[in-house]
Amino acid sequence: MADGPFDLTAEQRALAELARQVAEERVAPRAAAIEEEDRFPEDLRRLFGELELMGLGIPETYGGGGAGLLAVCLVIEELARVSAAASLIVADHELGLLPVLLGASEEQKRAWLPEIASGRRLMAFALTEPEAGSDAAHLAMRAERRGDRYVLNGTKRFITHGNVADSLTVFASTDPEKGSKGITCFLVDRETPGLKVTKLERKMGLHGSPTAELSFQEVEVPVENRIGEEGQGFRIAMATLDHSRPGIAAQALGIAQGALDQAVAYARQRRQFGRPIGDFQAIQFMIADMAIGVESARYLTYKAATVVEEADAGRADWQLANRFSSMAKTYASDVAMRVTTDAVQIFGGYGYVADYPVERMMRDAKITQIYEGTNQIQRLVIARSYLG
Ligand code: COS
Repeated sequence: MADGPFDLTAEQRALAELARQVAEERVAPRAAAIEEEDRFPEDLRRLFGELELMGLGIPETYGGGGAGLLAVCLVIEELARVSAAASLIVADHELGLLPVLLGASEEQKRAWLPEIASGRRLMAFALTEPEAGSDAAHLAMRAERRGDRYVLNGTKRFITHGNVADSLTVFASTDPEKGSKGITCFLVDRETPGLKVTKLERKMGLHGSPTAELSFQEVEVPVENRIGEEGQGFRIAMATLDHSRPGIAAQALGIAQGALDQAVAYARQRRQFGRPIGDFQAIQFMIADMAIGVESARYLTYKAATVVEEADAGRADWQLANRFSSMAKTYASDVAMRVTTDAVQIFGGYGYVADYPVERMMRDAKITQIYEGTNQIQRLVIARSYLG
């Protein structure tokens, strides 16, 4: 949350304060254990549900908080300041539910969103495949219509919370010849027969946030679970990412802020050559550059979330939302990588060992440059938005 004046409403500020309190009192004491045990913290998922943090971006008519994307970002930022894995419970749920919010019919929204908003139905997003990462339109998963159902066959990879979510928004090709225009989106319950977790990844960071490979073999999905029309899936996926990338920017921002806080505290307390290392200009300049990065990332992230909200309200066009969303995600994640690396440097040898959180933050920061679209893809999206 911005320390100085930033145009936050009273509601947004109250939510950020609540999230900060939860982060400090309930999440921070658990952060090292979540890392160590590398197990999904079910209790935090329940807690976030009880505190109504899981449906903040969903309109009140569907049981959500109706607080908007900036509020969601503020909450993710505060949680990420102490635990990136905990913040991903909110961020990935948001990613998984956005296709419903953006592409489902009124009837489907009324049927599904209240349970999703309460956090009782945890969502995940299944787009990526072994051979379709940056080239997201190149899906090998097939969905074939047979009467009143679709039958899904294929493999999804790197699916955050793919083994713990209750439902997933899944993208599959209903017409391979049409490329991106042959992709369709479905809501699939994880317990559906034929859907199996075939692998859990061993990751560099984000321990406690499981990443699954999922195999779909003859998975039957009722027609009523198709989101949008056949062929609209790619557009729904892209619009989802426009809405979710500010959340990843907020996560990166939170990680960077957390590392800066740690570095400042350490520079004040660690003594060498008879004085605190913060007395030395070598450290002061690093802290100054870290702080400049964090504050710039904050402004761009809040702006991106605001532009997306404006586009949703019809007051800005979606190309602008697309541009700022990618800009914020790229900038904030690059800042997070740099700031966490510098924090480790300031801690010296202590930064490289697991007794202090900065090495975890550095490992966690790395993924924010990769997931929800690599920063290379974001730069492509940004350049296209100017050059066509
Ligand atoms: N919103 C709505 N529609 C969009 C859109 C957006 N943000 N971006 C693209 N589209 C539409 C395009 O308008 C186009 O439709 P028309 O042909 O009718 O104009 C269609 O989608 C295909 O778009 P495009 O030609 O740009 O597709 P590309 O195959 O070139 O891919 C990129 C575009 C690379 C930007 C896309 O594949 C991407 O974002 N890749 C990264 C995927 C990703 O983030 N993966 C992480 C998964 S979640 S961890």
